[in-house]
Amino acid sequence: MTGEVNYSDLIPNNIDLGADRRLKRALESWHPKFMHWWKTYGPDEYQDKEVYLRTAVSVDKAGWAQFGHVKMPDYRWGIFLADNTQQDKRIGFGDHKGEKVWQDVPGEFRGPLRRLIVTQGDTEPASVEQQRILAATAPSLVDMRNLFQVNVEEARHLWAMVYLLMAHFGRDGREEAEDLLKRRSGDADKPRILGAFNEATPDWLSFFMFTYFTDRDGKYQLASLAESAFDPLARTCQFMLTEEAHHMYVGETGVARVIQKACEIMREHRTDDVRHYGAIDLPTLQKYVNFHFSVSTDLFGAEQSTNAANYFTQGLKGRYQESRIDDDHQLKDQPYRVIQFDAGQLVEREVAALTSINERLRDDYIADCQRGVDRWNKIIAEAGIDFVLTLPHRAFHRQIGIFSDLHVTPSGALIDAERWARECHQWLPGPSDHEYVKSLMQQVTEPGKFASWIAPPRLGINNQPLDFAYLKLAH
Ligand code: BYC
Ligand code: FE
Ligand code: FE
Repeated sequence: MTGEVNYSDLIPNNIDLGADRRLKRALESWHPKFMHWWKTYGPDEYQDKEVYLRTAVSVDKAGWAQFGHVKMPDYRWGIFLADNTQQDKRIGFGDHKGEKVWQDVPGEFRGPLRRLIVTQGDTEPASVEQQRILAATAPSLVDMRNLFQVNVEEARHLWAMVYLLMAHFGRDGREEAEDLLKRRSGDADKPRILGAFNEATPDWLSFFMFTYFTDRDGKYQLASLAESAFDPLARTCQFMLTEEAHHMYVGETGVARVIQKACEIMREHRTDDVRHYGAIDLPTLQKYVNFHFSVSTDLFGAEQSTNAANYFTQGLKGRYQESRIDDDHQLKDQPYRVIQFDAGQLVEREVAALTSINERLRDDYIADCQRGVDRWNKIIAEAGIDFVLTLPHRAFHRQIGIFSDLHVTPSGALIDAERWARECHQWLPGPSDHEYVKSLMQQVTEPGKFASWIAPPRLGINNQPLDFAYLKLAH
């Protein structure tokens, strides 16, 4: 396989879809349902406009150079697997370590694999639903374009999981594929599976925080699934990771631009009251960091998890960069240090590494989150401003795992429910913060112009100038 994508089919692909008539038929019959979902729950209003989007034409690096104006419903959603470069690829961890990777699903692992794929797949359309109304308040054309780029790629991630379900899980897979279009973010009766994907993304600060913190969970989960012994899943996720980098870039640079604007105003006017000048103050940014970080750390599951241990032992889901870890890759009796709640205190304990797989991935994730926060703090420090953004303690504001029954401050102090209720809006955005941020959200569509609360990016997309027509808004 060369990685070349066949674009002559209804469904672009590099899997020789034409040779598998059953699969092709199943996907083609899902296609109109997907399009209906996309038009009903995807980006509001702008579907008939031409957007400067990037489309994958092959799965190697050069294949990413394809940019052009397309209407979103004409985006070529397709099925791409990373190249099968490794001959004689072997399983890297768990009980089956050293055996050949699987091209088909072993019967005994059908249930857990299906569940992992469905959970992954569910997040993709959920995020599109969460971001549906944001274009109406886009701070610039280039930001609106970035939103739509993220949206079409998340929809393609849905295709990626639907392909796996239909190719490998028969009738059950087809049913799951239908259900992926039926659950709805935030719906009381048919919610999306994971917590963060039922939260609202009401404004652009939330969007940037989401793409920084929540898409980063995507990076870590996909990287773990890219280790899977089930090779089609591994190669699918490997390719998805190349798209994920852009989503996190949108988030990191988005937040950086908000910080930069606040710092410029603080310096120029010698004031902390940047709200007076229509920007977002750093304490409010900190609250948004606290919220999105805590909701996203929940996505790693419980600290001690037999689910995760089983996935690992069975070879279904590995650790981040499994092959670079220096151990037996089976975790027969290895320790791992975790924070636990014991006798009224948060304490570090050594526990079994095997049941701590989720926590280990969360640790990798937190370290990665911190690196971007450090870069944000550099902008603040370079402006000569005395303020440091921090990640809250991992026990802060949790809904999943051992900390979910506790009330913990961002610095890690245990407090009682009463104090939490009284003071939590010092740490999390409250109604007045949301209201203020919302009041700033006014659409700017003149090419090269930006809303008051955000600095322009340093670069345009694909070397285009900032005042390029990233969207053609006229009919
Ligand atoms: N919300 O034993 P545990 C992305 C449930 S993001 C609600 O720890 P496990 C993207 C759990 O299901 C990446 N429920 O579970 C980003 C279990 O339920 P049961 C998404 C939760 O399985 C931005 C119970 O609690 N991909 O791609 O070890 C935009 C006990 O938990 C939550 C994946 O997640 C929660 N947060 O770990 C677009 C990869 N957490 O069995 C896209 C696939 C846990 O008691 N999923 N529960 O009914 C997994 O690997 C695992 O399902 C999890 C959970 C890591 C999520
Ligand atoms: Fe995704
Ligand atoms: Fe993403």
